Amino acid sequence: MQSFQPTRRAVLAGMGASALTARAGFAETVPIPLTAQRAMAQIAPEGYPQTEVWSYDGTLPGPELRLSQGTRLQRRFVNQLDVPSSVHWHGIRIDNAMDGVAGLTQDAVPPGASFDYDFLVPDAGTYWYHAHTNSMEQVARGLSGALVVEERDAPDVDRDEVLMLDDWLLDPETAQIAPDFNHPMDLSHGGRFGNLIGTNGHYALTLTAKRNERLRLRLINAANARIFVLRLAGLSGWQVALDGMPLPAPEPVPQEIVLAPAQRVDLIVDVTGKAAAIERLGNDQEWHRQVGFEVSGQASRTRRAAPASLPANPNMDAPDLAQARAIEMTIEGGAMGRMPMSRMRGMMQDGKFWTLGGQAGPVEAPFARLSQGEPVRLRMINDTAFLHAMHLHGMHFREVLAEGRLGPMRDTLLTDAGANHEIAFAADNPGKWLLHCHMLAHAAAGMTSWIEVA
Ligand SMILES: [Cu+2]
Repeated sequence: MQSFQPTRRAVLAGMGASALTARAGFAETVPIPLTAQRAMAQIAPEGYPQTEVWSYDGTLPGPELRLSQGTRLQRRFVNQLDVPSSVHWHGIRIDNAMDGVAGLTQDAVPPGASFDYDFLVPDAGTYWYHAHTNSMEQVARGLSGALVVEERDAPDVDRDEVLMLDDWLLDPETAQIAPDFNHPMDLSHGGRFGNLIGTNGHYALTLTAKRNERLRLRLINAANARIFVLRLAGLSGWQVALDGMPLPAPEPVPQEIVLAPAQRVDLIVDVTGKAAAIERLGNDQEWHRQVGFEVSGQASRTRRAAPASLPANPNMDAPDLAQARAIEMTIEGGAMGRMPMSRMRGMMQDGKFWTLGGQAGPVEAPFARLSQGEPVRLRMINDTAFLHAMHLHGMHFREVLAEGRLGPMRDTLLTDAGANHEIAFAADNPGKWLLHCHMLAHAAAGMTSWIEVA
């Protein structure tokens, strides 16, 4: 048999290849960890004890993850909690295997184990990440953080601030998180509301600013159930993106910004007042300070010109309504609804109070099977006495408005009690995608379904 005599060139190439493999292998074996762990946080005002939270990397909220559009997010999720968990990357049009939904796209990561998340971020904008295993409890205990994908050509602002709005239900004596997560009153009504409202993990967050400074504010509603109604004082400007997706053109900030759970809005605002604040409408119908800005000095003598539009993300084409397949999903149940009590009683034995398309989730079979690329119109009939923040994973949609006009691209839509809302999208991302209410007590109590795109 002829002996194999490797050439010097082949040896070198082989060495090069093995060296490269070793190096790439090394890089792949140590992605930066993102660790779920217990931590202490000073959520309540000074004078109160610290609160034990479940956190990512020991901070509340979790670390702000920032990366450039078109790059990969690579993180090793390490679970140091004593319960299983997983991470969902909310609003990212993601590879299905990385969507983080325990029981649908992956197994929950057991205590002591890890899972490597590795995916492309195709869209610039404001997103967030949070637990998607028993999320009603895990998100309420603190497992969420901001995920910012920066435009290649970012708008000209002086500062870029993430503001994660949240509330916490704390024992007023001990400042510890109230542990009754399955309270039937929460499950069957508006969900679990906190008794302390704050921003970026703090009660009464105050920032500094300069006169005429231009701020990009990325507001994220990380609360389990609270719908924030906000207004600006001493700040004026534009909203430029919703749920991460840029608007075609900047629009003046509305008188009242309504931000349902999981929704985001990007604002570009100038500091025009001697003091400035974002104010929140309370249950008492009074306006309360949500975020304060102490204004001193000036960034410039005059306001700048209006900002340009944000660059569009790829694949923002409107779905073809004429060709779209029409499907319907009725939302039923809850307190004060029309669901017969006999039916409700049966469901309540399993801790369920709501149905999507007649079924209390989680469900074995998808609500709909869609062909990849197929345009779809989904009519959601909210036949309940409550508002619901309906979130579709993996794909953004547009609301179908009067006369077939289409609203902005969103991933979470607030549906009104007793009203119909129709959304349209092209089913262009293959996989199993959750469709659920982002009032997390509602999701836990039945409002969890999914669609399959293949
Ligand atoms: Cu709901």
